[in-house]
Amino acid sequence: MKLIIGNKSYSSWSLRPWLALSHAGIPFEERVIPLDQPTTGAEIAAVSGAGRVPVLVDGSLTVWDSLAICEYLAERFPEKALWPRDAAARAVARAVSAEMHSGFTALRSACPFKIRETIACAPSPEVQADVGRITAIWEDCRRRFGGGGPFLFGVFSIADAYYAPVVSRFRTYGISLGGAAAAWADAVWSLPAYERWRQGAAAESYSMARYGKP
Ligand SMILES: N[C@@H](CCC(=O)N[C@@H](CS)C(=O)NCC(=O)O)C(=O)O
Repeated sequence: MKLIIGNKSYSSWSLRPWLALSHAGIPFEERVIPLDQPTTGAEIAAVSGAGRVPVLVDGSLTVWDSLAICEYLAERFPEKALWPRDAAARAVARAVSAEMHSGFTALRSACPFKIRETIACAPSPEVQADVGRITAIWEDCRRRFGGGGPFLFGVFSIADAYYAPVVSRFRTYGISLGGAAAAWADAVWSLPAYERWRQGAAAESYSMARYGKP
């Protein structure tokens, strides 16, 4: 099984399935396609007509889009319980992951994922609204479903992987958290697999021109 990702410094969508695979201890080969390079488009097009990473290749099967990849992994490795086992918790985990996948455009465009950096920022009202909704989701999941551990649904699930890049964004842009949201963010940031991703990002030498030089 091979996961094709963008560079770890910038590719928040790649982090999600990478973290799910890595935290679950599922063996996989990793291939990094550096983003924003003259050859990036052709390299991604050679593996996926969608023209985006991440892409998962499992034998003759290619799966693209981070959420579809995570769903495939959950089906392929049921013993890893990548979604919560309880049906109600699983439904909410899917809903909050889908909300992340399709929403929070103000936060995503104003505060791009730059895991190696810290940047002063004055969040706009739209970004503040996204931050408010995201922290409400974290607090609600922790309160209703988090009894069995430190993660959104107790034990680690795809929902945690889905919001993991937001933890980095909040740290990069100095958006502070309190209470249950801060405790959950610390638990995710402290995951050994997330630490390995950060080490990989720190070892990268290239930078994306459109984001400026780190
Ligand atoms: N909805 C897609 C979004 C994937 C996406 O936008 N990936 C970015 C990198 S994080 C990409 O491939 N960009 C292509 C490029 O920069 O050339 C998913 O969930 O996988």
